[in-house]
Amino acid sequence: MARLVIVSNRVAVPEEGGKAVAAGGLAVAVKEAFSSYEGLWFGWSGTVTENPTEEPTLIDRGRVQYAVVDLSPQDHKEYYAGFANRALWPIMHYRLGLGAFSRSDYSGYSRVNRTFARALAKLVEPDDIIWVHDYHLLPLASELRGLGLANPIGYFHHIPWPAADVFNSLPASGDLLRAIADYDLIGLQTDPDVQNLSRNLIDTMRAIPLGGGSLMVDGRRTRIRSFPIGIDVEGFKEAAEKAGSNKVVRETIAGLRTRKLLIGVDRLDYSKGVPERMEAVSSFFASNPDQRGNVTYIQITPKSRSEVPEYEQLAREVNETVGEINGSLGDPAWTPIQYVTKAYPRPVLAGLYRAARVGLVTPMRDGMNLVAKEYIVAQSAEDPGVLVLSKFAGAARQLPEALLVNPYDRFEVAEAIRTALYMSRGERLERWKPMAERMTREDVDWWARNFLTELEHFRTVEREPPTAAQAAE
Ligand code: GDG
Repeated sequence: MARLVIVSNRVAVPEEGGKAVAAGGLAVAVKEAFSSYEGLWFGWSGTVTENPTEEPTLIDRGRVQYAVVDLSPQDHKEYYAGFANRALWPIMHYRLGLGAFSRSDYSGYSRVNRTFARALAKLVEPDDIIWVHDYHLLPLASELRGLGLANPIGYFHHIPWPAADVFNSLPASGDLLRAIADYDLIGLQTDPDVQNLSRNLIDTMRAIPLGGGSLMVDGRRTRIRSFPIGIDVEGFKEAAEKAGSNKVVRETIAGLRTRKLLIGVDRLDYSKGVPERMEAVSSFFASNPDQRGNVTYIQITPKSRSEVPEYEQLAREVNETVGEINGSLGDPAWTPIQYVTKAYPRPVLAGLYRAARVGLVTPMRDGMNLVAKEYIVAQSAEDPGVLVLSKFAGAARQLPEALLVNPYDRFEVAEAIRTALYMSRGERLERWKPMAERMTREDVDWWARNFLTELEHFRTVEREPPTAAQAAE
C-alpha cells in the first residue's frame, strides 16, 4: 500500500488504545485522508523547550506513525506567534493594518521550515506522497526539493489567498511565491482564491499558464485548483440527533423557556467578526424592541493565540462590547448575550446548533468556515433553523441558499436576523434542503479523495515536461 505523509504545524497524536484527541477540523480531515493509506503525520508536538533536538519523536499508532518535534522559545516566538500569526494570517485575511512584519520573525519562519524539512527528509521513502497543510509551511516543499526529494508534494491552504496587491504588501512575498511553486499541487478553498494566486504568479513571477490550472514557474510545473473542505457529515448529524440527552444541552434548552436562540461559535479571532456581530445583534434589538426578552444570543468563543498581542486586545474588546450591550439592554430576567470563552465538546455544540433557530456565521473574511456547515448538518429535517452567513466566508459559495450578508454592515445583519426569526417553516425547509444535500455530497471524505487522487497523478503523467505546443502557448 502506498504511504501518505501528512505535514502540519500541529499534530494531534491519539492516546494509546486508539482514543482520538478532541476532533478539530484538521484532525478530522487528516483522519479521513489516512482512511485509504498507511502513513506518517509529521509536525510540531505543541511543546516549547530550551534546546530541542532535531530528531523527531516517533510514536506508532496502528497504521499511522506520528513524528513530532519540539520548538525552542525563539522558534515559537518568531515562526509561530510572529511570522505565521502576526504577518501571514492578517495579510491573508485582508487586514493590512494588523500585519506586523519583522525580519527576525521571517528568518525564524524560514529556519523552522528548514529544520522541519531536514528532520522529515530522513523519514520519507521514494514512493511516498506528501501532503502539507497551511500557511505555517509555505516554503516546506522548496526546502525538501533542496534536499533532493522528488516525491509528489501537495499543499492545502486552509485560509483565504488574497488579491495580489494585498499579498505583495508583505515584504517576503516574492520569496514565498517562488517557494510555493515547488509544490506539484496547490489546493485552495475557492475559485476566487485560485484566481488570486494564479494571477499573482503570472504577473509577478512571469509564470506561464499551461491550461487546466497548471502553470510553469521558473522551469517548474505546478497546478492550482480549488478543493472546498467539507465536514464529517454522518458523525456530526448523529451527534446532533443524540444531543438531546446531553446535560448541558438539556439545561440550556430548558433555560430558554419560550425564547428563540441565536448561536455563534468561533475561535476568538478578529477574522471571525465577533464584536461586529454583537453590534449587529444590538441593532436588531434596538429596531425590534418587541423582541427584547424573546430572543437569546449565545456566543461560544474559545480563546486562541493569546500570545499574540492583537488577540489579547480583541478579548478585551469583546468583553467590553458584551458588557455594554447586556448592561444597556438586559434586565434581571433576561440577558441578551450569553458569552462563554470555554471550549465545549463537539456533541454539545451539535446539540446547541440544532436548538438554535438562527446560526450566525459572519466572519469578516474566512477561508471556508466549518461552523456554517456544521450548523446546516445539525438541523432537524422537519423544522430546520436559518443560517445567516457572511458573503466573505468561502462556505458562502456552497451555501447560497443561506441569508448572505455583508458583515461590515450591522444594519444588514440585523435585518437578516429579523428575516430569519420570522421566516415560515416552508421557506426554511426550501432553503435548508439543497444545502444539506450539498454538504452530504461534498463532505470531508469527498474533499480528501479529490485532493489525493489528483496528487497521485504527479507520480507519473504530470511530472513530464510540457509539450512543445503548451510551452509555445
Ligand atoms: C481554519 C480556517 C477553514 C469551535 N469552538 C469549539 C469547537 N470549534 C470548532 C468548530 C469548527 C472548528 O472549531 C473551527 O473551524 P472554522 O472553519 O470555523 O475556523 P478555523 O479554526 O479558523 O479554521 C477556516 C478551516 O481552517 C478548515 O479548512 O474552514 O476558514 O480559518 O469545527 O466546531 N470545537 C469544540 N469546542 C468548541 O468550543 N469541540
